[in-house]
Amino acid sequence: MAFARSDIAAQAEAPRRSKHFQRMAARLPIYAANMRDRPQWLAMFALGRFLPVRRALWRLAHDGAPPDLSGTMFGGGTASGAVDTLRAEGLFTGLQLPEPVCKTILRFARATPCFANLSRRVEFLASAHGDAVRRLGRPVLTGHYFDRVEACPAVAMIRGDPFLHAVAAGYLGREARVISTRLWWSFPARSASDADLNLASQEKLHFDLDDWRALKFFFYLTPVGQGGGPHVYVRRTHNRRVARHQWTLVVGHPNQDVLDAYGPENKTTVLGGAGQGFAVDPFGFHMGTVVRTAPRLMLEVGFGVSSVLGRRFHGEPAG
Ligand SMILES: O=C(O)CCC(=O)C(=O)O
Repeated sequence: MAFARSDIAAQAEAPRRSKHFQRMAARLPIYAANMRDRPQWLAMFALGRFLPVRRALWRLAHDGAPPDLSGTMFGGGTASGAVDTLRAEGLFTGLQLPEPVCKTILRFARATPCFANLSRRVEFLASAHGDAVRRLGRPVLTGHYFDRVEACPAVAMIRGDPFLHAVAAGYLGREARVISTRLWWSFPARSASDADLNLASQEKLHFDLDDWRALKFFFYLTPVGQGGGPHVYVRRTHNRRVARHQWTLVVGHPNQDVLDAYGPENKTTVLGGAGQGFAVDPFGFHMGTVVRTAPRLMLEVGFGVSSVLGRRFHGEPAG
């Protein structure tokens, strides 16, 4: 029997849709917890994907006071330069942690057990990754510290740094506040399934819906070359959206579809040495990539403009 192209496309789409619904169903407890913490969260989650709504709310942002950068650990560029680049590109790559700060966090992470694949069921030291894979019986792509990150004073210093706050206030308005902190390893994994990759936010371009306006600072704490699981960002997608990427319940879309829509030339792979940092507007399409060489340790400090949710630690199970 001959199928019209649209029938074939519809048949290919059906399993993808059902997977999307399964994934969303699995996240229902997290959505419920977010709504309990902040009832307005649902409005943001439903409407925050539409550009006209975002732009209208962005206009309500209030300018911050001129920044006082005394005591910052980030020398060099100006906060306003970083803000201008973020506005134009959605990505700013000019941050560098002082070596002792980077080394302190690395030492902390090596000595502190992390949790496998965003579950508190299996905890392990990064050096015992192979053992965690055996215990869990499936690939372990990530090891998160959740609230344990609070025991590392160097992380608190970065999170409180006046330069990061000045960039956040310049970009998001004076309502900017820290809404999340995340420290995690990405490990090499040879046989990861689609579900494993999705859970680890790897190899699938997506946007985040954490708040009406948000900004994330990422820091590599280990060197990240081509095989080291570099972060990928599609520049200028923080303020562009074709209709099919707005009228959708899901945040992840096939990579080719995203690159066709916004141009492959905007795909940027962020490589860097230990301590290199960058800032992204996470409404732009981005993803982590699979690590093929040595484990990657990454710190993320997220800023938003709404009250902080109870789940301040990325991917933390609800309840
Ligand atoms: O691992 C990365 O580089 C990106 C993480 C990510 O995609 C996310 O936090 O949404």
